[in-house]
Amino acid sequence: MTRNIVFTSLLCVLAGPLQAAEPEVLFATHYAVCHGDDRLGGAGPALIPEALSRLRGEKLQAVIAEGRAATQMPAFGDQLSAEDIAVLAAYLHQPLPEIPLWDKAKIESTRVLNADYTAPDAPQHGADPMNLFVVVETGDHHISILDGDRMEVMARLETPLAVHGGPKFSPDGRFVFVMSRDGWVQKVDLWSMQEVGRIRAGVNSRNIAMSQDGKWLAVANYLPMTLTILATGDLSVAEVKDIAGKDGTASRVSAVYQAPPRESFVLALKDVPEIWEVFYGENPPFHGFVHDYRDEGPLGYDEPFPVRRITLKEILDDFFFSQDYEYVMGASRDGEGGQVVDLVIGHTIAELELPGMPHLGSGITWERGGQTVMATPHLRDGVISVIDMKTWETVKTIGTEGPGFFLRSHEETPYLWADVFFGPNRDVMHVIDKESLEIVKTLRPAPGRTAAHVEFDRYGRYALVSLWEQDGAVIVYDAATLQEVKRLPMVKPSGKYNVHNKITFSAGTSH
Ligand code: DHE
Repeated sequence: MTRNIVFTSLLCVLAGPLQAAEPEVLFATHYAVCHGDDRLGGAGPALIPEALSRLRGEKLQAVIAEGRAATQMPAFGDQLSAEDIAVLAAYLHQPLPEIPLWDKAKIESTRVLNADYTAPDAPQHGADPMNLFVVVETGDHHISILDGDRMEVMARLETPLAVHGGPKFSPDGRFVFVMSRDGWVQKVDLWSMQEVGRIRAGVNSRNIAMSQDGKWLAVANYLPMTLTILATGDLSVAEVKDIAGKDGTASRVSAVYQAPPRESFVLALKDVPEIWEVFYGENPPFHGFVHDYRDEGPLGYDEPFPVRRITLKEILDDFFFSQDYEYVMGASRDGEGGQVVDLVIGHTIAELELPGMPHLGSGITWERGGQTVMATPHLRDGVISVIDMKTWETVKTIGTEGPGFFLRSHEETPYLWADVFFGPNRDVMHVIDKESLEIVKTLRPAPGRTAAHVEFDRYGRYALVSLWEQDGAVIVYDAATLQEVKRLPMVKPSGKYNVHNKITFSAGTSH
């Protein structure tokens, strides 16, 4: 596969200069070989507006002219004029002429199973299978599998391009599934540390969620506007659901979440004020009030994976769930607050006062003074809000050195760790006491370089911090003394995920 990438990128470079500034011709001549005739991706990622939203303005032109460091993407600045580059960039930001058909048959046709994989009967390594970490290295599109006792990398596997969101583990912790923004889902066996296979479940996807019984993996898609449900065993397609509000308005799926005690997936919808709950269990909890919804929607009880719709006052994005999955907190789109929805009764029960664009998806909970509290960073303001999960009131707003992205803790540690992802202080990591809610230490692992995203080992003894740079590292800290123990070189490590913490739904990590 690597040879193919090198070969196709050589073709990209060799494709000759051209005078005509017709965008379709420019694309076909220079880009189609790597990114697909249809712009849906190949050796390179899809080049469609949904995938390029973070390269607005002149950023995309700069990438075309200068290429991307440490990737196969060459620079076209000496082959194309500035005008041609501007025309090409504008073209790539145009929606596709028509939405690609990405139905069950099409998705199945993309499935590739690894011919070299044979399922072993037992782990093929000597490490504790429950204390492994999967580290996503976005810098060169790999995952590293880390022994969480010895803190050593045991294996490194190539992933699809641009993995985003948390990988999801099978309930026994043996298999891990990762997803790329181009909709590829990859399955890896942590016993043999081999890829089992991959399938393209969407054209542009958001995240994935695992069912409680481990049988199903749901994939939230922006393009097309669907939810794909895969059978985890062989990655075959169980269902592709079109998503549309009660009035028929089609909607992107912002994200899909697992709600294990409810045997359902919960969907945040981007374009309509509804929450969807998709059931996979034997006895979906359909009671009187759900019948009303069934009659209104295109989907019903008799469908496989029946759907319940909850109507909202406004569109909610970015969800956080109580540990028992009765309550879901959702952020308003204007970034100035949110609502709490009780999933049992299907209604909003509280408003959240949370200015400064809370990042609820990064929230964590713990017990404090007999109450469960939840903490969330904010993407716009340098604060962390701590919320009482009974009254839904803010207990404290902790000032930080800048807006943060991720929070982490563990049942066995008195601290929570908070990064400062944005602004001049993106190199610091705050350590905050969970009782006093005061910052007890501010670490600066590598001055001037981004420190972000923490995950604990299964015992809460070590906190692993990403040095989020191309020549980055995972830095292992003693969680009690806050001293650095080890630095493992990594290529832009984004998230890292501990098997035990994930499959036991530790309150200190994301689910
Ligand atoms: Fe993420 C998780 C949405 C930008 C890195 N991000 C998630 C999840 C959602 C989400 C819904 C939860 C998925 C899950 O784990 O199941 N992210 C969004 C956005 O809407 C946003 C703001 C814009 C976008 O481009 O989609 C966004 N995210 C980013 C980034 O720019 C980050 C920093 C770099 C990147 O890789 O794209 C980024 N997001 C992450 C990571 C997680 C994540 C590392 C997993 C966190 C975890 O610990 O579970």
